[in-house]
Amino acid sequence: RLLCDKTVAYIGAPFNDGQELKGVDEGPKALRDAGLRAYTMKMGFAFEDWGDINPHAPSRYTTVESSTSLKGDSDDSMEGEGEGEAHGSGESAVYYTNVKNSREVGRACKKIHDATQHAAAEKKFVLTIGGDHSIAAGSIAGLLTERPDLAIIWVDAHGDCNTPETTPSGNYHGMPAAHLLGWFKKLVPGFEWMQKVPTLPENRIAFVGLRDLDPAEKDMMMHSGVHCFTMQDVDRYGISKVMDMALSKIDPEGRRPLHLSLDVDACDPAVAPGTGTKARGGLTYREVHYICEAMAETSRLTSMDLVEINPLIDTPSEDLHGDDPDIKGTQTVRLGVELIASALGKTIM
Ligand code: 5AB
Ligand code: MN
Ligand code: MN
Ligand code: MN
Repeated sequence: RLLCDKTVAYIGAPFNDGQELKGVDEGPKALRDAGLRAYTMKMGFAFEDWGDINPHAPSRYTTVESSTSLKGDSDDSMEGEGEGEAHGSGESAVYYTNVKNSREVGRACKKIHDATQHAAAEKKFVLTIGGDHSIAAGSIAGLLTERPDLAIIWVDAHGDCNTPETTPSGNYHGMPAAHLLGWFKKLVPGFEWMQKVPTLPENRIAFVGLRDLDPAEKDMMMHSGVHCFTMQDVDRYGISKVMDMALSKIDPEGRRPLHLSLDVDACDPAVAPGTGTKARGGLTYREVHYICEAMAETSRLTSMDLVEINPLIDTPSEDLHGDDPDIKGTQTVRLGVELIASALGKTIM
C-alpha cells in the first residue's frame, strides 16, 4: 500500500544561479550540519546521503530507462552546448535569450533530474535540498518521469509561474513552475532536455501561501487550471481547510503520490529570516508545520523539495524550552530540519 519505503534519499542541490544572492547554495551543508541524519534516523527512517550534485562532474546516477527516457541527451552531450552551437540565425526564433545563467541552471537541473528519477525508481522518499527554487524544475521533472501521476503542493509567497516573456528579473527561480507546466513557447539554452519530460497537467498543482505575484504572472495563473490558495485564503478558511481543499483539487480520489515543494519564503520573515526574497504577511510557524503534518497524514507524500534557505543571511536561533537538543543551527536552518521532520510524520503527541 505504501508508495515509498521508509528510506530518505537526501539529494543536495547547492545552486544559486537562479537568483542574485549568494549563500543559498550553502543550504544542503547547513542542513547536514544541523543534524538531519541523526534526527530522521531517530524517527525510524533509513537515511541515505546521495551527496551534493556537482554540475561539472559526469552524472553519478544512471538515468533509469523508461518510455520517456532522455535519448541522446546524456550529460556529456550537453558539454558542447555553447553559444557557437549551430542553431544559426534561427536561434532567437527558437530560444529565449533572457534567462540569466540558463546554461548553468539547466545543466544543474538535468543532474538533479537524473538523481531524483533514480531515487524514485528505488522507491525512496526523495528529499531534494536547495539551493534556490530553480532546482525544482529538475527534481520535479525527474520525479514526474518515474511517478507520472504525481500531484504537487507548492508552498511559496511567490507563484514561480513567470515565463521568459513575463519575468521582471530574468531569474529562473521565478519560473520553474511555468516551465514544468509547459508554458514556455521556446527553448531555454541548457534546458533542451526538458522537451522530453512529461508536462505537468495544470490541475495537478496547488499553490499555498501566495502573496507576491507579478501582474502578468497573476493573470496567467488565474486563467489557467492551477489551483491557488493565497494568504487571504489561509486567513479566511484556516490552514487546515486550505490543505483539505488543495489536496482534494489535485488528488480528488486520494490516490496519487504527492510532492511538497516548500519554498521557505512562504513563511513570514519573522519565522524564516534566512531567505533572499522575503515577503511580509506569511505563514506562521504553526501554519507551515501544519502543512507538512497534513502532507504526512495522507501517507502519500513521497518526495519533498526544501529550497531558498540562505544560511549566510540567517539569524541565530533562540534557545527555547522543548527544543530538540539534537538540532543545531541558525533560525531558518533549524526550522528547515523541523519541517522535514513534520513532513516525515513527526507529531506533537
Ligand atoms: B522564488 C519574482 N516574481 O520572478 C521574479 O523565491 C520573484 O523561488 C521570484 O519564489 C521569487 O523574479 C522566486 C519577482
Ligand atoms: Mn519559490
Ligand atoms: Mn518564493
Ligand atoms: Mn525566494
